[in-house]
Amino acid sequence: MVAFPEVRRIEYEGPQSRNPLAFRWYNPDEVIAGKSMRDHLRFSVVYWHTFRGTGSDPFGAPTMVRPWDDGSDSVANAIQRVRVAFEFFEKLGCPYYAFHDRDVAPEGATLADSNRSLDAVVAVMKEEQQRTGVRLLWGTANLFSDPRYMHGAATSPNADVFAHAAAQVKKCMEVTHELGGENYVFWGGREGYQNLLNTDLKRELDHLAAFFHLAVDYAKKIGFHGQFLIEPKPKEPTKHQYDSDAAACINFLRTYGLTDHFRLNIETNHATLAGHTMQHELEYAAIQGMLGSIDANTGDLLLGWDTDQFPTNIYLTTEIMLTLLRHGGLKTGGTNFDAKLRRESTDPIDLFYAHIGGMDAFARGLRIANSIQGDDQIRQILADRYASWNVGMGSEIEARKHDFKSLEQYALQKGNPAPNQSGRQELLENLLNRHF
Ligand code: XLS
Ligand code: NI
Ligand code: NI
Repeated sequence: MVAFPEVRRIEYEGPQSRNPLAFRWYNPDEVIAGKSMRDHLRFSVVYWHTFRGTGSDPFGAPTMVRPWDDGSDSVANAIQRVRVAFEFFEKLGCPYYAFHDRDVAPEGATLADSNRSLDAVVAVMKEEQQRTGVRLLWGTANLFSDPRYMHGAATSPNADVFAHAAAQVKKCMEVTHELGGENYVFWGGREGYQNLLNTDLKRELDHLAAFFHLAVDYAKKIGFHGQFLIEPKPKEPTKHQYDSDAAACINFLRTYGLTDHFRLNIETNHATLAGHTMQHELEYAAIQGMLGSIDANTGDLLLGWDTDQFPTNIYLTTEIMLTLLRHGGLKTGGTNFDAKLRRESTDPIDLFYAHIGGMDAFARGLRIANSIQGDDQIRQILADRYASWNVGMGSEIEARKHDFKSLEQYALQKGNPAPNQSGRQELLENLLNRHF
């Protein structure tokens, strides 16, 4: 079947185009700062929202009834969905996708049943990857939907649940490896707690670390060289998520000797929920060599949960691309649209509008960020601000040539420090706006 007969391959038509099924800014082969836009952005579609999202919410039934979906939990229906998904990726010109094990294939009565169904669907995914050239950005295991994971998976107080989660991740890693996945993601799901009366915090964190070490060992065993990624997120679904933000994740990884094996997958709306900006989270991860990939979406500042909207704010995408350009860009990671249609956007064609808009917003952000990078006025103000560290006392301190005693001597002799200079924030904001 053809699911989107009215759509042909989405092409770049330039900023003047009024065609809603064309790119105005994303021109995959165009080279910017020495790299094609395709390679800078490495766009990816998520299977869970785009092909399993129904528009249902806690107040109402599904609104998106897809003509290709028979509503059953059968393997045949799952396979039909795979065909449709690849038609979508191909027509969109999106090089990557990402999935959870339970999005692509139905969960059976036993783990063995689930694994069999997964194998049957994965065979078709592999065939479709070969046919289209679309690649797998990452796989991940859903360790949060089933009630068995209600107290957590690797951090469950129930040791059998830990074992079950390990078996599920083992299988999902094998499948990700089979499909040539370039990364493997751990989002914490229900790894966290609601209160400390029933929670042994230290023991749960030890278990989480043990789980990750087992995953690292198994990757070696099967020759999976994809990058492991942890996706920070605070306060949803549990009150205290263990992987609450980039700093918490990096601290955890360092404490348990895991920094060589993991990087971070930073998601925009998770950053917002943690009380940070996306750019802060990216910059913080990047300066420690821990930036791996991004889950591209946006939240709503008036709503305190993970609304997973498509990113359209060009200021936001510019800040993201600025940090990526500064730190050498994405390596194995991608710009993964962990975003879903609003409940009221009910037509299959809305999936195209949403992704085209997100891709164009990032492409435009990349163009603007590149222009900002070349702005000598902005660069000069930043450089001048730290000029005192380039000579004399500043350079000696940076070279670790001083102790508190010699610094005291200097301060006593010097008297008041040299006067401070203006931070120029307003001027910098004006200079930035010249690039839009
Ligand atoms: C949930 C997360 C999830 C991960 C994959 O908020 O964003 O979708 O990306 O498990
Ligand atoms: Ni995500
Ligand atoms: Ni999320």
